[in-house]
Amino acid sequence: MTRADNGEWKSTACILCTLNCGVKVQLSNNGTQIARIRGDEAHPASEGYLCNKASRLNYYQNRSDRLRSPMRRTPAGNYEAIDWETAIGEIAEKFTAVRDQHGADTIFYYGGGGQGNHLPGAYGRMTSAALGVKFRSNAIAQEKTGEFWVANRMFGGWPHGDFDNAQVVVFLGKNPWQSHGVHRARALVREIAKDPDRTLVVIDPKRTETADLADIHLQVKPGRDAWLLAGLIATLIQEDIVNHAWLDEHANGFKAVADVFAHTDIDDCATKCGIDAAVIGSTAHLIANADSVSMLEDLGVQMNRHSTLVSYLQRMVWVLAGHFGRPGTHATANGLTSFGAGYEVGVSPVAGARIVSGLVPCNVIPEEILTDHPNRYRAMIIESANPVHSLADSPKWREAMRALEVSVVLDVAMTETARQADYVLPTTSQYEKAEATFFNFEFPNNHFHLRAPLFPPAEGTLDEAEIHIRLVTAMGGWPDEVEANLRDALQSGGRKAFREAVFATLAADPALMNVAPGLLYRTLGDSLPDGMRNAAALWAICHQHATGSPHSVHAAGVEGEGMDLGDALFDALLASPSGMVTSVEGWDEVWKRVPGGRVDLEQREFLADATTLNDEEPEETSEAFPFLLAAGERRAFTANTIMRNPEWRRKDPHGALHINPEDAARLNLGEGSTARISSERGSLDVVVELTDRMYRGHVSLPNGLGLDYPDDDGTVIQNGAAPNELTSLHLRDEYVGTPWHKTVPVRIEAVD
Ligand SMILES: Nc1nc2c(c(=O)[nH]1)N[C@H]1C(S)=C(S)[C@@H](COP(=O)(O)OP(=O)(O)OC[C@H]3O[C@@H](n4cnc5c(=O)[nH]c(N)nc54)[C@H](O)[C@@H]3O)O[C@H]1N2
Ligand SMILES: Nc1nc2c(c(=O)[nH]1)N[C@H]1C(S)=C(S)[C@@H](COP(=O)(O)OP(=O)(O)OC[C@H]3O[C@@H](n4cnc5c(=O)[nH]c(N)nc54)[C@H](O)[C@@H]3O)O[C@H]1N2
Ligand code: SF4
Ligand SMILES: [Mo]
Repeated sequence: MTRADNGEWKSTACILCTLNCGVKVQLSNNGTQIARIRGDEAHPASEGYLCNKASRLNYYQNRSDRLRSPMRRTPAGNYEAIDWETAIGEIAEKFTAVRDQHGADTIFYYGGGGQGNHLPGAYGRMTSAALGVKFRSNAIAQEKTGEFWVANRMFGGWPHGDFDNAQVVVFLGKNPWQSHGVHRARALVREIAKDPDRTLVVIDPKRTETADLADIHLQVKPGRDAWLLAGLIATLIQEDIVNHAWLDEHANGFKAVADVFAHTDIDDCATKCGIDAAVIGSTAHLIANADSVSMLEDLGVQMNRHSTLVSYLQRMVWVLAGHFGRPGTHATANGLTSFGAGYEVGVSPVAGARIVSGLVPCNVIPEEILTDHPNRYRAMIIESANPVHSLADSPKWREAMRALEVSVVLDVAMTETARQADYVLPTTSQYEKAEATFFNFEFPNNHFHLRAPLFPPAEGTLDEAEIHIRLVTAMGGWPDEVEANLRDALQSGGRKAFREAVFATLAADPALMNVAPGLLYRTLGDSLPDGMRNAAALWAICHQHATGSPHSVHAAGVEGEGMDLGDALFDALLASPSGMVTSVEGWDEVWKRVPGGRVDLEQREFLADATTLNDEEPEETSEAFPFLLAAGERRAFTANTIMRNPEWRRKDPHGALHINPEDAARLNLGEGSTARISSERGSLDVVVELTDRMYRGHVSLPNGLGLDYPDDDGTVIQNGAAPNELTSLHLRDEYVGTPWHKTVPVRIEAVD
């Protein structure tokens, strides 16, 4: 593609959190810089909204740490630039050698996409499939697998709240003011706070910016949400304020649930969670009496003790009051990229850890490398992720990466993870290729946003699709005539002939399914508008969606019958630079996605856990480690590790440790002083910020900091502390292995 002119406004999206708000950008300096950014009013979900972070996107695109050549690690641990042909050849050879010698189960695939970089994920699967890789994971398996697993068992999918319309909105371990997670979060939170008929409930030990606006802030003791939720459920049962008529019609297993919570000691729950029994009681009544309730849980409970149990109890609180499948309540969405299916699919090869949604628990991965077990992972492909920094126990991760026989990282920068890999491959950025949203949970209207690139590829880089095609080709690839046939069909007979040829080809040789994205990229991709080749894989997804839900696609205004509908949807996406609504449904549709049309309340292992909660004496701290650290909190200027240049951050330059002033006084820590924070895994020196927002005994550090970045002279600067230098692999959920990052036991000392 050619560079855009100065002054022209182009549509794209912000890539700094899952929402991918629609933005309009104006380029400068001969189309090389993002000069101005504003919200895109035509975007169907963000409607012009932007938060404080989006205006800083040029720091992602224009950076001094951009990788411009494939790199190979030398025996001394340095990196040397090599050409693409050498890199692809050596990587293909070494990975096939590991497969041939030890089996494909010893090769691990990690990543594939994060808050952005979603379309390339479709191509990443090709190399894995060519090698026969079975085990994989990504960041979802350190936060949401427990929730998916529970939700899938209860609802046959992952219900999301209708926050725009709910009378009562509950945020559980979630701070949307900073982290969003719902569209137009700050505007929405303000709207609810202002509306006398609506109630905002925040459950968080910290008095967050969201809690400031809440009608009810339940300042739960860190790590004790299970007791609070059990107390709420017990109130609903013991005071018999559940919605019996709704439960009779829509749910199975109520009796088993009632039998357990009839015996729960609510006063004991109140003591353990630190919330008065009367407040637990009035909150339960609020939920029971409300016309509609929507609740959102996030990392405050998902990266915490009893997290999977909490995901179950959370749902029970609103489902017992019948807040599902109606406007203002919860529904499973029907998006183009359906998401959140929490099926359990076997166990991991060494630790025997439960695999949910196809993802090995992140905390287990280093344990399954650093062992002499014959089935240990020996090779790893890592793409668009920074696990050495983002997963628990960075020291162990570095050791694990170096213990592998071969590893490759695909990234735009020389990250903490890249610096442990044998090969590093430089990719185009998310503004140099076609890209798309992925996390679309909205209901009844669900949208999708396919974006065109803003810039041509940086010199020396390749799209992930191209890299995987080259790797797969080096491993054998596909017959030339298959590609030629498809290309001919498209050229001579258009899309109709093309799709018939695709189906005939895949029917004749189902193994080609493994490389289908690459085939589409090389054929259909060539026929797409400038820079949009990467969107080819989306064509198949459009057909899947149109075939599965033609009525929803028609209701979204896309016309066409049979197989024409998928192509019409694909073309409509290509012609909608600000995104479009891709499915519209009625609330009755929700029930068709619930197996048997009835919610399954009775989940035995969680009911067993709930039975013993009153007997449990939780003790998270010890004499050696008397504080609990929330290791990785979302703040105004954090964005995982997407932004590496510290200058992008306008506030909180040091990524300070937040601590309650009373705790600080006892430790002789003043504002701006330095503290040493130590866990069983390591120590970090951090700058202190006193704030009475913090619960006493609970301290917090931001996420995504402690990254190295070379300044203009090449001097490496580091900004803030990397929280996973302090976290451990074994502090994890008993069901799905998600980490307890929000309550890491630590010791804090003043440093002179
Ligand atoms: N600014 C910004 N936004 C982001 C991101 C980012 O890096 N920066 N990352 C994105 C990603 S990947 C994600 S997953 C989301 C996460 O979004 P959130 O889950 O909202 O983010 P956190 O700040 O990690 O945690 C939320 C809250 O949990 C609270 N908490 C801590 N301990 C407990 C506890 O024991 N109980 C309860 N109830 N609450 C507790 C914290 O005080 C905090 O306010 O944010 C997304 N949005
Ligand atoms: N202690 C602690 N740890 C945490 C958290 C916490 O709260 N506490 N939060 C966790 C959560 S919820 C999440 S989601 C994870 C996120 O952790 P990861 O999944 O590791 O993701 P990111 O930090 O977003 O890293 C994304 C990587 O993609 C690269 N990248 C950017 N654009 C492109 C591109 O176009 N192509 C390619 N190939 N690469 C690209 C970036 O340079 C970066 O290295 O962090 C987790 N880590
Ligand atoms: S909420 Fe903020 S960070 Fe998230 S996509 Fe929108 S503008 Fe970007
Ligand atoms: Mo996340």
